[in-house]
Amino acid sequence: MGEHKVRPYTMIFSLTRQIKQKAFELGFDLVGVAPAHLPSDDLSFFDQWINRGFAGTMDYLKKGRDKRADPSLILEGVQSIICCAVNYYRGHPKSTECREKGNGWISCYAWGEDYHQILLEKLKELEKFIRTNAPEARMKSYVDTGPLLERSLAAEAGLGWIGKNTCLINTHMGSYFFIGEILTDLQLDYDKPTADHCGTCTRCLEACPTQALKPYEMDATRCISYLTIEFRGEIDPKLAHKMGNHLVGCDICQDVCPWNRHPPLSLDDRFDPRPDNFHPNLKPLTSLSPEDFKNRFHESAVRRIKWKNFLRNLDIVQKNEKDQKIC
Ligand code: B12
Ligand code: SF4
Ligand code: SF4
Repeated sequence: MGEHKVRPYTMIFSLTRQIKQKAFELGFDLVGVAPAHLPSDDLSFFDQWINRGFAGTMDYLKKGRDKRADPSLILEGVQSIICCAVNYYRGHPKSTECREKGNGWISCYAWGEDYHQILLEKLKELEKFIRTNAPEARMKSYVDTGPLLERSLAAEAGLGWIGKNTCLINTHMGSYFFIGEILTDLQLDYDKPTADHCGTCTRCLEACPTQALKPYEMDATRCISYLTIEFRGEIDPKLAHKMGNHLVGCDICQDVCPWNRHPPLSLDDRFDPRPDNFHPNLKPLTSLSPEDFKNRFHESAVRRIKWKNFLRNLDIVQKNEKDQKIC
């Protein structure tokens, strides 16, 4: 294990400030720093969540449990986690406003270019900047797919609070944002978590078509996002009926959230819907070959769901339309 130089606090403070400034220059909308350990309540919540079967078939969550519990198993000597977020809201109508007959819904997070690439590029640039200021620093960046509880860490870094819909919400930016982080063995100045601003509101809980939510807790096996993206196989018809026009993902519990009423616009037009991704017409999709699927969703987060499941979802949406099951 590398030796840690103890830096004077003024140096820690100034380096943290420079990193944050650079992160904003690179186009991150929120930046904060968390200490490299998980709040113990969050860890026991995670264990209970898994034990109650709420993760369904997402075995990768169970497999990575120990690393999620202890980030030093990912990067030895890790001290700080720089949490960054990018707004993807581009001002287009929300799912709750788009119910045109003959059309389906692809969640807005997947409209444009794959966010994993967009955020990772920025994180790598930030790593470069840090290295010029602290050549000895060890770092590791993740966006979404790493064995980290990203929302817990980002909440610790003061980026927002975990809402009753389980999303991370920021008073200024709402919740339409992605999170990425850099783990580092550098000592940095930590931010503080913010207060919960859900209050007595229960809109998301009431709006969820499959009753997947209890306050601050999701049974992912009921969530349309899980069913359409993660779950392989035949979807329980009772839940399929409630999927309405959802082909990929679901935005409902965010669309109804008062903190998303007037979010600021993202400056990154790569999140704009590609032609045909916004509230797409169902008919042309029925003849989509595996090759067409690959081409159409090239470098898009939609590709994760695979052609077979996309067609499964399409079939459900068409049946729902015929049976007038609109959510
Ligand atoms: C698995 C997963 C899913 C699953 C399960 C979601 C869930 N709520 O757990 C499914 C497929 C359903 C899903 C859906 C979506 N996802 Co997702 N998903 C993930 C992933 C890979 C892991 C999340 C996880 O570990 N879940 C397990 C639960 C237990 O953990 P958690 O929700 O993170 O909650 C932790 C804390 O919030 C806290 N906590 C939460 N509630 C409580 C309650 C108590 C009492 C306590 C003490 C603590 C606590 O502790 C928890 C850990 O134990 C993360 C990336 C990552 N590596 O973290 C992205 C991530 C959470 N997803 C993201 C996004 C964008 C989405 C969707 C919007 C996509 C879409 N439109 O369809 C939806 C949103 C649905 C929703 N309401 O959450 C973003 C969230 C951004 C944000 N602003 O919150 C992430 C962070 C990816 C990213 N890098 O940007 N997702
Ligand atoms: S994403 Fe949709 S299905 Fe999942 S909890 Fe939110 S409203 Fe319910
Ligand atoms: S809809 Fe209301 S309860 Fe749900 S997350 Fe937003 S503020 Fe919280």
